Amino acid sequence: MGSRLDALNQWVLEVARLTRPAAIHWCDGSDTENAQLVAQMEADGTLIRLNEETHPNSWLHRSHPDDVARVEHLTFVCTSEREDAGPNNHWMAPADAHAKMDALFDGCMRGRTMYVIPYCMGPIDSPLSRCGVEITDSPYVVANMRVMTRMGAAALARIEREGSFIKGLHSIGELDPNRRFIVHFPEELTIKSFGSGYGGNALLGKKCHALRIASHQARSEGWLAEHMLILGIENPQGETHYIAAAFPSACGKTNLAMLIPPEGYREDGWKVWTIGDDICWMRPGPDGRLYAINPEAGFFGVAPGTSINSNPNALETIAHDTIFTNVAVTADNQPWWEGLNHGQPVIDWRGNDYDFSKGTPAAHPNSRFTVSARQCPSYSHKAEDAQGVPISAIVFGGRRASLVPLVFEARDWTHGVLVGAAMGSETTAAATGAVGVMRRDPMAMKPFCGYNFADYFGHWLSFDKPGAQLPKVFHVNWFRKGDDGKFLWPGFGDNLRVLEWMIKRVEGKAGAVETPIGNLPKEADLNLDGVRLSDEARAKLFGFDADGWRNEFASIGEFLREYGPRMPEALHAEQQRIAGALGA
Ligand code: GTP
Ligand code: SPV
Ligand code: MN
Repeated sequence: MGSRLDALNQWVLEVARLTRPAAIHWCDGSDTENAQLVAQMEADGTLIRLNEETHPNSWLHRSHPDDVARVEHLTFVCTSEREDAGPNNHWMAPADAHAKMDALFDGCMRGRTMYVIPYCMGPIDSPLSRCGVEITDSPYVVANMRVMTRMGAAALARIEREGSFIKGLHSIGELDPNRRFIVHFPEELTIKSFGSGYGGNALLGKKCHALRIASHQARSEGWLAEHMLILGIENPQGETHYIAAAFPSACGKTNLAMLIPPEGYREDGWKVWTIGDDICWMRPGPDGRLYAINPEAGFFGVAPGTSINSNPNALETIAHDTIFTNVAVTADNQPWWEGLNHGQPVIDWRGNDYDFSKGTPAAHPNSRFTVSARQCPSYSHKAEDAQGVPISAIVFGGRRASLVPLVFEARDWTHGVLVGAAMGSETTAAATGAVGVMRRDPMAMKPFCGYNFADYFGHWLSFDKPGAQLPKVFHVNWFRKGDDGKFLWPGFGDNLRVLEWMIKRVEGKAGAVETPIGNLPKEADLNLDGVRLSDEARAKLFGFDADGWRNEFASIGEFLREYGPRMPEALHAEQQRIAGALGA
């Protein structure tokens, strides 16, 4: 009789035959194992101990300076049919991709230890959770996966019980950008990643598994894997509504998920609970509502901009037991980044003396912290709930300096899917390439959808069926700028004012004005007590520019047509309905 781990054992041996490691280590996730790995990384300089008094048990990792962000141009989805990956993905034929990757992996772990990391995405006992195994030659990856996932013995036991798992093979290789590829085989539930040690390229449970492979699986199994935060909002009556929000990378998910209510709200008894800050898996429950879990166990969050003013919960979360990657350090060895608002950097993210006169940032703009979600003061006990939390509202949003108002509501599900599909945002430092360039980033999934966007939008539309109790859909823009180039909306804690309006809309208790693009609040529909807004801000945040939107809808129409006949007719019809209402 074979064991249910035979397939895993056999794969581990196959990989070892190909990569030729000096040793194989099966990770159990224990504290002892972690302490040994950390000691080894401290000894070889992979981790640098930070100030033990101010930041107990915290570490700095400096990645290779050419390896600091996701690499979308080197990321591939390898379905047997090119069209199944869609124009939104780079594609290679699976056999070619395997040959290319296996040539890179050939002998790549000589002299290194190969780590086998069994992990579970989601609460270990949840029916919504899925397991995977990452094989890597990077102890930094092991230490990060331990924080970001439920890693080790319990995950291995679940894999043995279920007999299935996602295979992820990773090697840092030589960290050569010319020999770097992040490759997915959704039909084989397999990932191969070579040549990067950084975040989303290397922690395979995160973007590779929980978004690209999971979105593909979710389509055939009737659920959704999304680039969304999940938060709970408790009103003064003690009722909690859960909201899921999709913003592109470095556009505010971590900050919104950890929001601290403005003073007046706190006095009235409002509370915000964090479930997740980056990924959301959801599926319809028996009552027809969508139930969501956070598949992750930690945060891999953007450091720059995190301060006692913008995100005190994050700052408290990362006060100890945290791995910082590519931040600067102060004279007394504390981590530092732009926007921290105290201390002075003396050494930059590359490890050089920091030279103020150059005007370059001391921390890398995509520097990050890795920390357990359990350290977050607002972490919700519901985040461990095997059934997930019911979602009342879905929010889409991006960085839009012009045109897009602070908030609007989609009139129904089909309109909501178009609002998500039409999302645009300015690019950020989370991926290599130019920053600040407007692009379409549907549902914040442009870099992460494991299949053709046309089919993905069709999948979203399919949730609207008899018996469904779907969330209301909204769009927000915290990043509208004035003529002086400054943000018009205070953002951060004050974003609760917008979320409160959404909840009241869900409950049928708040007003709105119908426009062709959706329902907009009047200023008076929002609680703006204590917020000072200029006349320009009021006009732009709550106004609706018909000419601008006519152009935007022409561009949305072009975008939909790029997908050819696979694009659902319902989305074309919706785009045309609104374009018509705009008088196009
Ligand atoms: P990923 O982890 O890359 O998926 O990003 P994220 O969506 O979690 O982004 P995050 O919350 O880390 O925010 C990125 C940057 O946006 C930080 O520098 C924040 O300070 C800034 N930011 C977040 N929320 C707001 C806001 O409401 N207003 C403004 N002006 N900036 C914000
Ligand atoms: C993102 O880029 O959206 C992230 C960071 O959340 S990474 O895990 O590197 O993809
Ligand atoms: Mn992300």
